[in-house]
Amino acid sequence: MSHFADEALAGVLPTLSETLTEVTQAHFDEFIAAARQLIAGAGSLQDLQQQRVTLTGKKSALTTWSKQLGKLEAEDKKSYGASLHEVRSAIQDALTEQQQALEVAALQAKLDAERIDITLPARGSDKGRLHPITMTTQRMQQFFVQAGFNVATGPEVEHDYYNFEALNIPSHHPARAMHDTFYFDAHYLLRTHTSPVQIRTMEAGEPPIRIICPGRVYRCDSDQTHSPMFHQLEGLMVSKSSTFAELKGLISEFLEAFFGKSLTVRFRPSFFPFTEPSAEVDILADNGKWLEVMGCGMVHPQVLKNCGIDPEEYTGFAFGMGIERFAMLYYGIDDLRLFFQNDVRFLKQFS
Ligand code: 2NM
Repeated sequence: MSHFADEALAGVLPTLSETLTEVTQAHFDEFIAAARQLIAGAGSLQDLQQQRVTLTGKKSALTTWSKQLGKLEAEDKKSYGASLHEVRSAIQDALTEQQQALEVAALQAKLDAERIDITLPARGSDKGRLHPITMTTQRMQQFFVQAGFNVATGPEVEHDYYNFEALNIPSHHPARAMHDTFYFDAHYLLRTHTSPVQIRTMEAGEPPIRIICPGRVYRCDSDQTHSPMFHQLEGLMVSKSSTFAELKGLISEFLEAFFGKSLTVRFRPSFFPFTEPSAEVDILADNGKWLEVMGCGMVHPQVLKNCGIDPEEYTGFAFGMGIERFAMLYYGIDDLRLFFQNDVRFLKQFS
């Protein structure tokens, strides 16, 4: 005869009579001690729930005994009632205590399993960086800004007046042909140089003017050494005393500052519709060959007139260069297309 729902527990708890009046206080104490031991041995919340049912459920000894209380004489009812109350609260306290202990242990186990090892070295972030064309533009600007030039910008979609007409480029000039220039319609086009910014600046302001114009320019041209979009930096100085000698000095100083060494620079006569006289600028490379790096000249009187500047009162000089060409020479890059492929393995190499 067993009072226990779980047969396995029958051996752990003392076997007591089902008849309440046959159970002594010593039996109750023994029962409490055994129940406490049992509860303390519960290894999981699931185990504990099983034991709660066994010790306090419908088929438990406690319930069996409690049902008999009502039939007892007043005296017995009082004393057995007190004893059963003591048993019940002892068991409930033990259950509560063990439940809390198991919950704390479960939380600790979860925290241990999910612990982040903050002593691990960080993976390091892959920071973005400036494009080599941007860095080259900044190096160029740095020289001219310290020499007193302002940086000017303007639209990339231009009117042919600013891109060609005002620059004294005749309508039959090959640069104006469809196969050299991207046209939107009869008059609007993608600027083929940044000179229209200089025209706009002269038109809008009064000398003295000292500006550089960096930016994107576009030409119908695509091969190993030409990209349909590339970058230029042009410069313009207009004053009452600007001379070719001053232009030569400025350009020579710029080239030496940019390349960071003393250079042999040559000004070779050339022709541009917007300057007179005009020159190409060459530098002597280590291998003894001349490298053409830029163009320059004194602003043509007709261009000054087009912009409302009196060529009898003012003179100006201008120069222009391709930024990709300077970046290739500076960093030792041999293929122009690398700048526009956005391959991070290439872009990562410049800082
Ligand atoms: C060059 C070479 C020589 C130039 C001239 C002008 C302006 F608007 F003032 F007439 N802007 N840029 C110029 C002169 C550009 O690039 C090779």
